[in-house]
Amino acid sequence: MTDCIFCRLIKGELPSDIVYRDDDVIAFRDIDPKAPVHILIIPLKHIRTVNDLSPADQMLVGKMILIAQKIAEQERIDQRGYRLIFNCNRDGGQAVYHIHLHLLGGRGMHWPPG
Ligand code: DGP
Repeated sequence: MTDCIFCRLIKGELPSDIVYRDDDVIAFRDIDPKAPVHILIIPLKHIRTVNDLSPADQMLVGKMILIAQKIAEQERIDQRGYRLIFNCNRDGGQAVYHIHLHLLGGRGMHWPPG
């Protein structure tokens, strides 16, 4: 989608600090990090929210989690731990309407989240 900032970022129209890319998924550092490590894992396919996922996306979403696992290892936060989050719609705190998995680590996380 032309008006989606993450689609523009995928096309290289916006700069980003990319840490991983393949034919389905891209991962890059969050522009406004909430932890020492804050990386977003997103599908190349434009999907607005978690509500818009279908059974056909099952492999894609599983892949996003496995990529997060690998990046956590590369960033050396796997042993201390990290958090994976999908925000969905207004109450979930979603600001960008192209699904993204947040990988947060490098500090202790609070529970429950705000
Ligand atoms: P969410 O609230 O779950 O929709 O998170 C959106 C995240 O996207 C937020 O943490 C900031 C990040 N973000 C927004 N615009 C850009 C951008 O242009 N580049 C990068 N790297 N991150 C962005």
